[in-house]
Amino acid sequence: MTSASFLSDFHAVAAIGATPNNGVDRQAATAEDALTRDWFAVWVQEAGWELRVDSIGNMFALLEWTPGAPFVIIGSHLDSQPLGGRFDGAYGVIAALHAARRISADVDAGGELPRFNLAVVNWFNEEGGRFAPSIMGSSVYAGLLSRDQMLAVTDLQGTSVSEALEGIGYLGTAEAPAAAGYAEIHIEQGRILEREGISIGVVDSSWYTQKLDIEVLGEQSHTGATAMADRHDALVAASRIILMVHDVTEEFADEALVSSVGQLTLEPNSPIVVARRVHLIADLRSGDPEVVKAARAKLIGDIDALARKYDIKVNVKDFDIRPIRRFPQEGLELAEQVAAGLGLSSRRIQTMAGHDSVAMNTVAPSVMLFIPSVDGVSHCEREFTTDEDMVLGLDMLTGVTRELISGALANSATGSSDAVNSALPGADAENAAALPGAVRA
Ligand code: HGY
Ligand code: MN
Ligand code: MN
Repeated sequence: MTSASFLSDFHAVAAIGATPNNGVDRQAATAEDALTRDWFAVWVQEAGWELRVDSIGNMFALLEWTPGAPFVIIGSHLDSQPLGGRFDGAYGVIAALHAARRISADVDAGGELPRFNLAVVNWFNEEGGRFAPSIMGSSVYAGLLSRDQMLAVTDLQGTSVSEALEGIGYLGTAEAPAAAGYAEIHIEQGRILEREGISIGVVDSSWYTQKLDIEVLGEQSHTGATAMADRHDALVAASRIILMVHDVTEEFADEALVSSVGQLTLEPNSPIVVARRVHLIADLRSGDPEVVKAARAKLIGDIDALARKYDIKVNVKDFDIRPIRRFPQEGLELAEQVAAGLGLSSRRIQTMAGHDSVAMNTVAPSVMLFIPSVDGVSHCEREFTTDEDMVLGLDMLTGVTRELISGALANSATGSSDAVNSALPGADAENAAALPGAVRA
């Protein structure tokens, strides 16, 4: 199977939902997402493989050589961020299709019958831009999130996941294949591989991450007629909180903590009305869980002082808390051997971004691979990776997949997770932080 056909497919999919500056906008269960899903379905049918769509919209292409044997699953996600990059996720799905096709051709040509079957997956809503949390479809598959709760999640317009999937014809009923192993290849979304001139990143662990759901409640009033002393301006308070979320990184070593508020909703959002309510989502991540917890504690203390000073109410809820997850040692060594066999340079690397492999690593021995990102940018239209690096990555994924379906990790444990200390001081994943200046959610 030629790399030219892979590149032709990749660039064809990059045209679906394309944006003016070389990005894509294919948010989960939108019409554009549906078009890439249709593309995937047609490709799989033309390959003669069985297509399954499960009840959270995950799509699986099945190559079943041994009826009843479990599947090694390979793939990633076709959904994107708003005005996102054309490589994030899509590269991993299309590379997986072509890796599977290469392996299928070998088996058809009389090659050794693999011990495990093979499935290619397009996970639903990895990105979490429209429906939070991210990594949704694979986390439901792995039993980390409740299917029913996720189907009820709504976007900012009030549309639920199930309504949106139903609307694009991808709310399936099929049973997802049982996983004997998992492999995913993805752009690094950072600068390390590019800086060091290395072709393949072998991901050994994922960062500790959590989100904060912050609701700031002021009082609506007239921007012209209300005395300043009488205002309870939710947007002023929220603006200060946004800067707190950024500035708290300065309490720690350079780059030890990353944080931003990426989503803000404002009510009533009128130029003549002092804001009554602002809803913010903050994202906190670190390679050291104690750094995130210390940053969170400082933020909650500072927000409480702000709430008192401006006589406003603030609800703070922890959610989407992800512990550090480590990929199995045997999988790291396997990937390094495959890279060496292909003459590719490789290095172990942590992932700061979440991935479907982080969820899958809890239920099946998983291998996560990176290829370089130019300038390390992602989740933006400027995201870029060269054709050459993508093709090398495809060779790498094919080699790792061959080993996995032959049973290379059959006796390997799944990944390990550092305990999530759910006894976060002052709050837990369900309830609002007990902020004296706040109301409980
Ligand atoms: O959550 C993440 O880090 C991923 O990019 N969706
Ligand atoms: Mn991704
Ligand atoms: Mn992403």
